[in-house]
Amino acid sequence: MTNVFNTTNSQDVFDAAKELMPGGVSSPVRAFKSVNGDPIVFDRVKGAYSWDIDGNRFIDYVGSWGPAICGHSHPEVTSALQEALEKGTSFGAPCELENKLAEMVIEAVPSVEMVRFVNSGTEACMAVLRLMRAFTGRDKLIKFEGCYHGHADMFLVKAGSGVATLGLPDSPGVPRSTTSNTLTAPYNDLEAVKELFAENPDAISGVILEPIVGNAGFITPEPGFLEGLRELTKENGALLVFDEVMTGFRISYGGAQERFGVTPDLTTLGKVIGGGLPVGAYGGRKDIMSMVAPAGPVYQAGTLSGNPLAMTAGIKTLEILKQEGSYERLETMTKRLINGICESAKAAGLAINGKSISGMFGFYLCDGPVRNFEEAKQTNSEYFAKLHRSMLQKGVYLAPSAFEAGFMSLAHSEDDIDATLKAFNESFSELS
Ligand code: KE4
Repeated sequence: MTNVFNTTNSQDVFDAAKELMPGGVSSPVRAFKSVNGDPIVFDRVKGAYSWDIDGNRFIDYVGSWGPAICGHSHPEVTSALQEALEKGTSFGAPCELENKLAEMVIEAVPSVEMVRFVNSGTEACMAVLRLMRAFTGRDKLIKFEGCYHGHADMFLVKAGSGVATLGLPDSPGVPRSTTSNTLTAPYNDLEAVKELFAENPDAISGVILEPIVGNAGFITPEPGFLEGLRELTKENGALLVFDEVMTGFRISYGGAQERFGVTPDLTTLGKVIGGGLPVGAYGGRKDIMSMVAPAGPVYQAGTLSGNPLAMTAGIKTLEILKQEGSYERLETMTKRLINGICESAKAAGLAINGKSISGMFGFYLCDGPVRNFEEAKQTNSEYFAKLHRSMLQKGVYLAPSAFEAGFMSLAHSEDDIDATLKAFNESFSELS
């Protein structure tokens, strides 16, 4: 299909970028590698929309990979930032805004009694693993195939997100000695986890997982899976860690742990709690968090951690989310979208199974159910690549990977959903 929208300037800028930065991007999944064609270069974002530097407007379901849950550059967030800016961008010293955001996180997230702010989800996951190991005195960890916990060495084993998107076996440069302590199991497979504990008695510090796997598309926990992990970790003296970098404050105000009623020992957060500025966090039981320096011996630090701008954006974002009706709106709008996509695909004779929970959704172009990463890989990636480009040409910006979740915001309107479903309808019939 010919390119029906002008991408001249995007092409020029991206061609130049490839000479300056590896792959022309600051993060691999943005490079559109698995969906053919080159990425579009953004000029600005507002509400539910993004504009590229050729003036094309897109209804945006990536939302900067999750942070833009209130809509891009929400006026209340930007005006709070403008005010904070007058007082400086970074202090490198305690500031009351950290107390405020910490209180909000502790009040909202069931497992969090104490929290430490960092600058990304990767940092939060790195730090939480060090803490798990220090608290238990054990080195091994269990992660699940297709889950992504940032790019730290010990997590780059059968990881999701960009690793899965690019079909990388894992990453060179990661010493075997580092990943030999990383055990993996298929998601939703309690028996496999039981076996790992039996084969590694008193050696596993904990189990870390995405309580909904957004980095392999959209895989939900089977009934009893999270509860089973909670029991298994307790029985084996290991810790349970929910990586809620993506699901935190998105699946509900208290995250997936509140929605599913399973409380881990530790939680990682990111994305939404920064409201578009770089914030990550890890938190949990006070007896564990009290081991973190300088209260305890577990070292972790960061120049820009807790900076006043990022704290301001996070505080304002959570204040907006806390307002009556936010999560009902996200749930209703996203349900309408995913149901419409599935109906439209089936009408075109396509195999599809799609789901949503609150403002997060995903679909696989194959028959379901998809309970783990192996089953997710049955999706028709070639078709998805054509669909992605077709939707882009129709003004809808989907995550550029068959192995990423989609994100709704409070700014998306009924008209935006109608326009999106119209574009899906046209694309499915054109491509079939
Ligand atoms: P960051 O270091 O990218 O802030 O967070 C890493 C991370 C950790 N845990 C989960 C559950 C995550 O989803 C992420 C990051 N998610 C990807 C999107 N699938 C970030 C996008 C990117 O890599 O560019």
